[in-house]
Amino acid sequence: MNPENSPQKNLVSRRSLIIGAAAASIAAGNATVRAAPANGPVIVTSWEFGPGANDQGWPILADGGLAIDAVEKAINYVELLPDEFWVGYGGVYNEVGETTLDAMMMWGPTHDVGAVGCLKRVKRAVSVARKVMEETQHTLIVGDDATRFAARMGFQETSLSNETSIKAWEEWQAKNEPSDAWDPEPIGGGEKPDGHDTVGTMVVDVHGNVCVGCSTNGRLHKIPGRVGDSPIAGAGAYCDNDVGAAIATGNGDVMMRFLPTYHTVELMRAGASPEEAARAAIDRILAKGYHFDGGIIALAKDGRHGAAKAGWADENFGYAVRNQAGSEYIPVGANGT
Ligand code: SD4
Repeated sequence: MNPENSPQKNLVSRRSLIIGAAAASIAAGNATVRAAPANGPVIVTSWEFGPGANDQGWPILADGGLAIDAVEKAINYVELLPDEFWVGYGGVYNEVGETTLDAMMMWGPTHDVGAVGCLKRVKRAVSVARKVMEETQHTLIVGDDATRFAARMGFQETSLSNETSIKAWEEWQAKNEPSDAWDPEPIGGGEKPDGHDTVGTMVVDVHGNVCVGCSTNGRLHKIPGRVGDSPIAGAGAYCDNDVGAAIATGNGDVMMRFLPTYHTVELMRAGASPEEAARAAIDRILAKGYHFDGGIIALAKDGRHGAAKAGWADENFGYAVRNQAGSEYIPVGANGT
């Protein structure tokens, strides 16, 4: 349907009103749990593109803007990077050569979530996730129907392949190897699947709103229709406006079985530091015998942050932080931050 003719076009979004009302009540000083953070706003983004992403979101926060806008802007920047293989278009392809995207956004003040899984032919997956959150009562829309939803919201349909992804797919196909997605479960050993660099961004804005988002093209050679951890609240990302936020990156097929970002935020609620909470969430997965690469990054509402990882001895896993004190990239070692 042409979005110009869509029934949504002339409706005022109820969800936008909720977000607007939250912002207005904050501006009026009505919020209790949304007290302004003592050290000003903060934005945290995973991996080495994190500093560039934070630079996109920071001006919004420095200007007194909302966390949700900063999260979207930071993640869009990574989604549209032409050479980033593991997020957005032009990278990871599935068994049949198609790139599909998973993304979510969670808004702390209303605990609302919007997400898309296995989104096809639309580039800015996190912005489509935001539309699911703001324009509908739904939480997750998947597959070709997510593409149809995006078109109704005015997004352009386009190929998610580029020269790099097509060449990589052709080379892999020529080898005639099965995808490692058919291998036995990675318990007690086994090869680790390729996958890293999911973008996750967490923000506390000057009004005390917490927001988190993430976006990925998932796992190389995935079976068509596979949806990973990123669009599942509590798995790929989670936040609670009273506590803070957490994001996950790594083998989502394993990690999503443990809801590690929910676990991390709940441990922070109980008094753990961000690093301790992230470590405990990773250790819970390792304790079941899983052999995986993965990381959790956590941000407390007061601006403290930390992370932990399993595996990734050869990857420069880390995260970027930007606040009033400046910008920093924090590498995550085997023992955390
Ligand atoms: C997935 N968790 O779809 C994602 C991949 C990832 O860093 O995070 N890579 O499994």
